[in-house]
Amino acid sequence: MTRAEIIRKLRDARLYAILDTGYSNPADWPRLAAEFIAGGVGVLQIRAKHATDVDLLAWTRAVLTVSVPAGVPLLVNDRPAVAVSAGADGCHVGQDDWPIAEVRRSVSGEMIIGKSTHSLAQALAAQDEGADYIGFGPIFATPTKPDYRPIGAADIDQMARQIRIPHFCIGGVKLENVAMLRVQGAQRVVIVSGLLQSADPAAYAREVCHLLQ
Ligand code: TZP
Ligand code: MG
Repeated sequence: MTRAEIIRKLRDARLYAILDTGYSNPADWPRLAAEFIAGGVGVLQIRAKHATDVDLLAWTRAVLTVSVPAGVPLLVNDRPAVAVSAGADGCHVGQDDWPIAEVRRSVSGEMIIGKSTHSLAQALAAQDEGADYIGFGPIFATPTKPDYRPIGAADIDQMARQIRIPHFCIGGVKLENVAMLRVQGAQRVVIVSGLLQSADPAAYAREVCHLLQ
């Protein structure tokens, strides 16, 4: 996919799913990715904080066999070099990782770079820094990212008004609170545990996407 195509897909996406080793076995990721995509997931990320580069590379390649034919962008958390080697669509970095400009220098020109932000000020800074999209959260407390103070839903509206790149609300997002988040101004969400713990991820994703249409 070209950079322009990926950026269009990020804008059109309503639900971004993360395949996280904390809740799932990487051997199941191709099947889970297919179910997520069937339910309308528009962006995928691989997040394996403690995996070796070699494992991460193999898992990323396996998920790409599903995501590429479906035209769904796949990003790698934290490790731009693995994203490049695997031929993924991009990578996602946090506040403590390399600045966007440095990551950009180390990847191909087509690659998408997303950034985690934890406040309105960080969201604005990431936009100025040249991020292609941001995650904004954790909105609610979540065991998936335990050491972060939740920022609540009150700033979503301000963020959505001031950020022009695609923005995704993340952290404790579940099917049950998506309608409320939409009222608060959320246009897109990331869900990790809610999807990975669902008995029917495709149906779960479909309902979330429907609520954000
Ligand atoms: N960044 C901010 S919150 C979070 C990340 C990676 C975890 C979100 O996980 P969940 O399980 O959807 O709350
Ligand atoms: Mg990181």
